Amino acid sequence: MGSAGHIDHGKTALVKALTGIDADRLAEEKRRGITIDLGFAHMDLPASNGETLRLGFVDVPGHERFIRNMLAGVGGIDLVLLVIAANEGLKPQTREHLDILQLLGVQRGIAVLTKSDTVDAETLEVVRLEVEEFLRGTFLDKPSSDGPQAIISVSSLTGAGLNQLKAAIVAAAADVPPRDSYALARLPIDRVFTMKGFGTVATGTLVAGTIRDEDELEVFPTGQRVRVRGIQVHSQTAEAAVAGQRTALNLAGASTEDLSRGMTLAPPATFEATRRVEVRLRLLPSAPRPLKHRARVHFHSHTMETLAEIVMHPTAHTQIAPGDEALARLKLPEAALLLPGDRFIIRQFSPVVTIGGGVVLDAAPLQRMPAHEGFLDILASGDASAILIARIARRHDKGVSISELVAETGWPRNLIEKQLAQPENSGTIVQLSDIFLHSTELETLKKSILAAATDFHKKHPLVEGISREELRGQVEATPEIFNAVAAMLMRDKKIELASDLVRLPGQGVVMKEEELESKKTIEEAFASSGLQVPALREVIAALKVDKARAQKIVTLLLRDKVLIRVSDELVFHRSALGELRRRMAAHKLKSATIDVAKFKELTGVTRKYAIPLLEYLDRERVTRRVGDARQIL
Ligand SMILES: Nc1nc2c(ncn2[C@@H]2O[C@H](COP(=O)(O)OP(=O)(O)OP(=O)(O)O)[C@@H](O)[C@H]2O)c(=O)[nH]1
Ligand SMILES: [Mg+2]
Repeated sequence: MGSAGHIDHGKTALVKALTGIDADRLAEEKRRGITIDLGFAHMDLPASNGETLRLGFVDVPGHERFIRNMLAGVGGIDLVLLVIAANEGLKPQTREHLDILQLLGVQRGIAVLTKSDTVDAETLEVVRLEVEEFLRGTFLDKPSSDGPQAIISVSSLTGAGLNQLKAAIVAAAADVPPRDSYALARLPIDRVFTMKGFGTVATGTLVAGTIRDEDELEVFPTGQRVRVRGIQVHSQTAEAAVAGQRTALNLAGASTEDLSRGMTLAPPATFEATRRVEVRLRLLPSAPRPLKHRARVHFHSHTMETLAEIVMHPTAHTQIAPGDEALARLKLPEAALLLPGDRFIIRQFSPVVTIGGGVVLDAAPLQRMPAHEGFLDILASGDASAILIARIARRHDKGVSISELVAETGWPRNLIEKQLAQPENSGTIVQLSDIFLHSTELETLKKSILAAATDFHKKHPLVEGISREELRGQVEATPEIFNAVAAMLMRDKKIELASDLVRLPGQGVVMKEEELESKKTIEEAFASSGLQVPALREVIAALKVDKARAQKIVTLLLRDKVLIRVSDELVFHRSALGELRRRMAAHKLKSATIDVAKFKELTGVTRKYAIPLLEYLDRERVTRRVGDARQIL
């Protein structure tokens, strides 16, 4: 629960009357009699089902100068007590706090008229009517006849009305849906201090997930790793804290200087802090002026505060008028951990007043420009599987891994897998190893691969096929996706894979009669000459086919390793080189080394051939050069 309302209207006194705890903990607060920073308290109430209801309170300051502290406190609350002093009625921060609560999407609460002992019954009734009018249409609007009375008058001094208020709290709390404790944990830090004998303690309202003793956590945005070595929930030692609870963590691996309000604790190596978010933004009707493209505002989310620059979507709006809503992108000067669904408040740069707020739709935008509205509309729809499909589709043929989807959504792996099972069965999306791909992208990719292979065959009729890597480069696919799609095409007999070459079935090398004859001529010329090879130029010149075709035939022979290039000018048949290796092996039985003279004698070649051949053997690790001689390996 949180308190809210104008300064001096009795929030802290009410929290104390309910819980017995004075939430004003700072000396300055006690001296000045006002709340400056957040205060915390808790109480147990018997719930209607016989269980004990444990309520954590965040008591906020009402002073307009401390709204930023108020904002840091109300980000995690499920229920609010909107406090209005009966002797003063509505005041500026009554309105501003209610605006903030509505923008943050707080759904439940109770309006409380405090200081009922200071006014007569008639005045109390007048104020009640005024408040009723004020709350019309808000989440605090009085429910229908059989519901609990929404506006409760109390006196923290005399205790009048407190039991009625407690009953209303129990009823309202029963209505609060549990937060998802299976989601990934996030604890926005609202306080950091040291405790004697413990060390560093960070507190906050756990907005999602579960944190257990001994968990490792990452600090955002600094990236520091810390370990939980003790948990307290509502001031009692606990094994774990679950979503919604006021949580204090004793942390190893960080000092109080490393941590501060506004940072977030989350599971390690899971999320990324961002400086760009796509949002839906609403401007309050009371905002003094329209919000323009590139306007700078103060940005508050959870316990964090920073500046933000508004980037309007070029197709939609040039500005947002008071009372209007629009999609926009926010640019933050520093990275923050934000996720879809996070609510935020914006305040005018100067003078600082609350002017609006909204909800984060995407905290991992891909493009420099804001995303198209269709995509953001899907994100705003709340339909988990539609959101996942849209997030997969926007990655086009690169696809997206499940860990990236976790980081983008904040949803745990198993939930994502569950949501994607149906679209996978129906063929809307496909999973290729760890990557999800939209089926239209898969079809496009298949088509591009086939087109590239067809094109290659057309351009290189004498070549067996295109190399895998070259083909992959042409269609610009990642190795993971390319391999998976190539395997699919192979299964469907759309392509064939020969060693490292991809070809279309029935394609490959189609040679004309005279080309085949030429190929044979070349091969024989080299095969019969052993190491005394002719010059390639001369062999080609003697052929029937033209030079370009002859060159292609040679390339083919080289590719198939029938011919082997030993140096720029020298090409040998593979049988000749095989024979050479055998001779070297035989020579090794007599001597472990061989010099150029001995090599010439052994092979009968001239020096012009001997040197390139020996260098070839070095490269092939048949020999190793040692001074002027060679060691036979
Ligand atoms: N007579 C009377 N006085 C009250 C009551 N509730 C609060 N007060 C007094 O009103 C003054 C302000 O009360 P707080 O509880 O500090 O007010 P607050 O809303 O917490 O103020 P900020 O936190 O500074 O915004 C104190 O002097 C209280 O004693 C009440 O029910 N009856
Ligand atoms: Mg107070």
